[in-house]
Amino acid sequence: MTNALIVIDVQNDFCPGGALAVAGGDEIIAGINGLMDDFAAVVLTQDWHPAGHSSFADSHGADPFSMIEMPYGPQVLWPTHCVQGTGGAAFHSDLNTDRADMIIRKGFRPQIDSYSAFFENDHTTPTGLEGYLRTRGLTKLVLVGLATDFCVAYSALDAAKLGFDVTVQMGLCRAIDLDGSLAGMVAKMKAAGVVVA
Ligand code: VGL
Ligand code: ZN
Repeated sequence: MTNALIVIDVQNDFCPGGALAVAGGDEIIAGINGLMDDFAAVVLTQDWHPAGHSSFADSHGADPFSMIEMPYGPQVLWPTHCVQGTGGAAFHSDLNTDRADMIIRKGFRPQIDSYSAFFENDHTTPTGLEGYLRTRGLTKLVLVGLATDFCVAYSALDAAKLGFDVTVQMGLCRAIDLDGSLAGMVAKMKAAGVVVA
């Protein structure tokens, strides 16, 4: 068995009632739990920002969902979310975390955001997940979680670029869909050879 289920950011702040709620974010959890036994490995990612993180609109006195230019490129400014140690950063209580072999945290460097589970938003700083998967011989990845058009899509694009066999199970993802970002990212994933199922 060489397949891994990568569960992206199923955290309270991305679920209804959370600081950066994704519509229907909690609807996918039972289905994700149900998939876990089909995989050799289950990896969870956790968005994990220090207070005052540079991706937060409040850190710049700006409006949430406005854009800023960072040294590594354009960055959406988000409502404050997934602050380390808070309830919002915790996994949704319905998610089966017992089955996880690995929990990878991202976005913990104050000056840089990290959508992808593999690289931060400069596209060069690694999270370590690639090494974990390769050293375990896990080559086939199925991605699910939140949000389709940000952390799921950026993770899928990086995984494909790294040579993994990548499927995004769209029925077990939900999107933020900012200015057509969902359609745009689906097109990018398909062009990169990601199976969008
Ligand atoms: C995410 C925006 C900011 C995500 C994380 O999990 O898709 N989106 N931080
Ligand atoms: Zn974040």
